[in-house]
Amino acid sequence: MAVALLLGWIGCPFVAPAQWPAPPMTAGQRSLIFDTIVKQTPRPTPQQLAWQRLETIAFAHFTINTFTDQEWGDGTEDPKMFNPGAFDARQWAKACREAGLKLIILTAKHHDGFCLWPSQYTDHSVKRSPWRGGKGDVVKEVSDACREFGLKFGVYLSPWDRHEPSYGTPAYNQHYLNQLRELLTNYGEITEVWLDGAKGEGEKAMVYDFNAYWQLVRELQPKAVLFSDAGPDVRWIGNERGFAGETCWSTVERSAIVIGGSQNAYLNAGDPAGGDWVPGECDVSIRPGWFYHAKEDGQVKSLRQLLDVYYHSVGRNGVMLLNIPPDRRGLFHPTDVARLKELRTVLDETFRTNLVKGAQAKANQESKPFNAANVLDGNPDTHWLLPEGQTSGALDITLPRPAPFDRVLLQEAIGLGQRIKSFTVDAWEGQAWKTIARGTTIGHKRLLRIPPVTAARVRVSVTDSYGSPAIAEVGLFRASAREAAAK
Ligand code: FUL
Repeated sequence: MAVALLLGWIGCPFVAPAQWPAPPMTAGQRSLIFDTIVKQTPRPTPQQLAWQRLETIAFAHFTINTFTDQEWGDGTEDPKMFNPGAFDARQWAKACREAGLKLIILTAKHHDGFCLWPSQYTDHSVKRSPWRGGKGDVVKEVSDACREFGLKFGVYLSPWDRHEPSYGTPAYNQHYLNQLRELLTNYGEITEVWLDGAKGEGEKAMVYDFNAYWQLVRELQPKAVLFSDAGPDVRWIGNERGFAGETCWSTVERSAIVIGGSQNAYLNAGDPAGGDWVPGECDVSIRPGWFYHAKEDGQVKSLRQLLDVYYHSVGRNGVMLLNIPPDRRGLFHPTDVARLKELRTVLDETFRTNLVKGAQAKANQESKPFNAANVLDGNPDTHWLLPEGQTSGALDITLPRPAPFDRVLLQEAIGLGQRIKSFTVDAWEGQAWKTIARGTTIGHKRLLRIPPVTAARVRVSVTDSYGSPAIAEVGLFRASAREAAAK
């Protein structure tokens, strides 16, 4: 009972741990909350929650590879080759802004070791290129453009460095920290730091001091989220197609993950028994390669393919990290920009009108302030919560009039952790209920594409859950004609 009350207390509106204390509590209550809920049920930090709500973000793979037509440079490339004649980071930022991509993560250093900023710890950088007379700084121009267009900025700094002579010795860890410090101190707020686990076969052995890297990020950019296979804040989803698992938990057991290891299935599905909150990031390129290759100009992903990525990433409790590789001029290619625009237009059209507007929601079990009506208020911080100990339950939504729809949105109140194991959605057909969708996990957002249905009553049932389920939002939508016709 005490737990039920306490769950209730922290449940509505959701108050992130960092904002505690809220209403006065006794020391005993406080420790009970931490012992029974926070410890046992991993929950997002405010940074992780804010990151998850970005939903769609961009990657920009750009370096000397763009000029050598390679995916992995070997570090022997002549910096003189780097010369993007029409470089314009504002064009990238504008395209991302218009596409609703909220953050750009730039490959400040890829595996070849070439630095896009004038690092004082190496000469293998823009300093020795003809671009801007050797005085240019891509990291600065991209971070400035992000701020100008209201985007967040993040950096990819490859641990694997095929140029740096100290790579393979303990001294390299200091070199990496030095470069990280430059990136984290000279370019304003950094929202995400991307640590890639990739490394070629037969390359020099290197023991990375990941803990030291992470600690430096915490010290210099405490608001940033850290990405790697093993988090600590955001994990790789286990493939480069941008697809989260059909079942996708935001929890994993971090100690079971080896960075650069091959636990792809584990990363893809997450682990309901995992003790760490590390949501999945779904990276994918708009083209076959991560870097720009003119020969791939005809292979930009189609609108249908991008929509599939969206529904399999954002629609499966992930964040979609879409790579758009700038070309040799230093610009996003027009085909890519046009495709991004199409994607945004179609998503806006489909999700503009939530048919639950004006509907009523009722559950057989509700208690103030966790009423079923909270799932219709458009506010992910309020929710319908079942009493403690109850792991299933249903709510009914009655629309003002029958409406045709073919997209269902469900959002769990993940501020309380991720709990729901399975659900069904039914529509009233006049005589009986008919199941129109079913699934396992929900998490931040679950989007279901279903055959068109026309109904005025819809039932959302949680059929199993770890602890009492909490649903923040339910939405019903009709795909735009353009989406339905997308190829
Ligand atoms: C991989 C890298 O090896 C690719 O080049 C690319 O950067 C991708 C996002 O991560 O591990």
